[in-house]
Amino acid sequence: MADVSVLDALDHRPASNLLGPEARREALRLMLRIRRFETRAKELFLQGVIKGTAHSSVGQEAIAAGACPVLNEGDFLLTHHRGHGHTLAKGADPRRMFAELMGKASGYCGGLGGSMHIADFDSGILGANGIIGAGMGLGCGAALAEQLDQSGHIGVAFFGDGAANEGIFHETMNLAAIWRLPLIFFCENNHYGLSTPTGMVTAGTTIAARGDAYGIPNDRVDGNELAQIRGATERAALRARAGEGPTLIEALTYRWDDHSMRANLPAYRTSEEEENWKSADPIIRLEAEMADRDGFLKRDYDAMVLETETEIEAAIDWAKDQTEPEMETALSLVTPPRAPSPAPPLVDDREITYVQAITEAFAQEMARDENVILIGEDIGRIGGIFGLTRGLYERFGPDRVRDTPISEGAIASCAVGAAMRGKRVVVEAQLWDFVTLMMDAIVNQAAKARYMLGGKAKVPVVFRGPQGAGIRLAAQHTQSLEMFFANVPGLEVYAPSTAYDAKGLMTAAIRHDGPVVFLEHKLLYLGQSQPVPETPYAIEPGRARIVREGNDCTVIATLAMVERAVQAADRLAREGIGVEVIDPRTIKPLDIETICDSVRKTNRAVVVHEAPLFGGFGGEIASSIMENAFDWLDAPVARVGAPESPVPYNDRLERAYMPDSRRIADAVKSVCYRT
Ligand SMILES: Cc1ncc(C[n+]2csc(CCOP(=O)(O)OP(=O)(O)O)c2C)c(N)n1
Ligand SMILES: [Mg+2]
Repeated sequence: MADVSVLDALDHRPASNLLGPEARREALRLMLRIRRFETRAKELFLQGVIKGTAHSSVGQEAIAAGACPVLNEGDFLLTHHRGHGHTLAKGADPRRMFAELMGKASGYCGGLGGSMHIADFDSGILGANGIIGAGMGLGCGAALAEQLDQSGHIGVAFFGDGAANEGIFHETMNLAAIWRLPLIFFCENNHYGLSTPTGMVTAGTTIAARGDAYGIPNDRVDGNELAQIRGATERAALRARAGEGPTLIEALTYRWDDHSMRANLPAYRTSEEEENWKSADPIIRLEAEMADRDGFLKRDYDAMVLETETEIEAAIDWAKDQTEPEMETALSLVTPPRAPSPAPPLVDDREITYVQAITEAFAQEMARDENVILIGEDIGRIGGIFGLTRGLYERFGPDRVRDTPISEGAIASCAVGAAMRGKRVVVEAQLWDFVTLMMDAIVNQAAKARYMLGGKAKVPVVFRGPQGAGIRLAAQHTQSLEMFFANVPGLEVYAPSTAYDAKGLMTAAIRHDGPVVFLEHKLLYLGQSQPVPETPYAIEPGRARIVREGNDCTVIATLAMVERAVQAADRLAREGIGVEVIDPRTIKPLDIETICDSVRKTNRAVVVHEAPLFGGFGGEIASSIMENAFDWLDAPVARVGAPESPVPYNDRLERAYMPDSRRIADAVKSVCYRT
């Protein structure tokens, strides 16, 4: 049977008849407000009152005024760097927007985000974005959350013509189509991406037509014509609310100002082109239509302009009076507070593997909280290629244990968007190396959302997967990338080496309100069963474990290196050298106290990790020991890691590449001045 669309039930009135006189008045008022906001923002930028940069949407006001009023209070929108119009149209207060542009504490992001990050979660504004195309990924996630909750809410993700050439556009169009997400992809085609003409860099007939490739209904409208925009958005919203999935709208428009307020670029547009577009001014057009159809008089228009100007001036005055944020408050927003968890239980007789321990944490947390969902490639029906999610699809169903297309960028951004709308999401990177395709979502979005959006965003996402070498998968399936993430404020990095820790830390990661990078290891997947209590428990991050006590040297090791450090310690014990092995368990937060307490006792330290030495975890630990326990050291801190080389495939070379107990023992002997 052919699909019947909700749109088939509509009588196809011309778009311009959908708006009545009152709606036109409201839209005109909104467009004037946006134009005045942008015009004054530019003046304030030139005066140095607004710093950094901001992007004017003058010329494009009809899109915000046409599309946003279609959204209900509970609906959401995501916008981009040129987003002032969208946020104003969704109900943002111009006072708090100006305050944000001026970097003030009462701005929407507490002065920590600026123009490109205006967000107001209470009004469904999930944020403007400084990364081209990012809103589409986050939008998919927010839409997924609404779909799972059966809330009936829908959303719009605005983006530019330039963003239509980002990979995330294609990945998310596919994702939204297959999952029938209640999302409107809204492309504001203003004919340029910064200085580059759209036609020069965009293949195919139109951006709208790209929807056809994904089976997404699409519309191409005059972006300076309010009624066309309203009509297209209403049709898209009807489809989304009826569960028919996404629509792609392309609206043709033009920005009057330069790319950004900061831009001072050589000319790339002709004045003739600029003048042509100015003659299609959406405000003048609407005013003319209202004069014609509604008897709207010049004096009504002038009165409305005056009202808008008064409102915007009052907003600017208010914003100027606000105070600036304090560093202490700002720092408190980087990571969310952690709910205290009871001390974890002692081990008993029950034994399960490292893999089973993680699966058990998933199952227990999913049973405890229906907002916990798992997404990733092949995690559902087959339970993941390493079996970490085995049995969960059968128990919790395909909605919560979600197989995805091979689209790491979209999966990871979708997770962040869903987390912003109330889900707790665990994302599997099938092999940890593939996380490089998730970097925008993790580093630019998840890590920064809470701080950059002024402390409002909760982003409970666990990005997890197996890193490390040892099973001959060659250089693109074996890297140890912990320091990529440890250097990003806003992320926590967990790295359990035992089944007990894996379960407790995964539980803690899922319960955490911020993003966690959860590193597993392929060799640990192959390990024997170990004692793990059946009862649910969380381990507090930032508490190192003393794996083995000793008095002569401290060895700090993570993941698969812990067992090798213990083997080295056993070997050295026979030679009369007592090694204390410490597993930090979480790289960030790091329990430097336990490490330094141990060094104060042993006076020597060796750090072992699988990643290459340069820029590695060892350097961080070594300098922390120097800063905190220099006076106790009897020898320089030594490091054991991989050589400056990709991981080799060849069996013998891979073994030689990875630190082993012999190399660890040699390093300990050298700091003990024993040969
Ligand atoms: C991923 C990414 N690449 C490049 C940039 C720099 N940049 C900011 S805006 C912009 C042009 C975007 O063009 P478009 O999507 O058409 O939006 P418009 O500025 O025309 O509204 C570029 C290249 C960025 N912010 N993010
Ligand atoms: Mg553009």
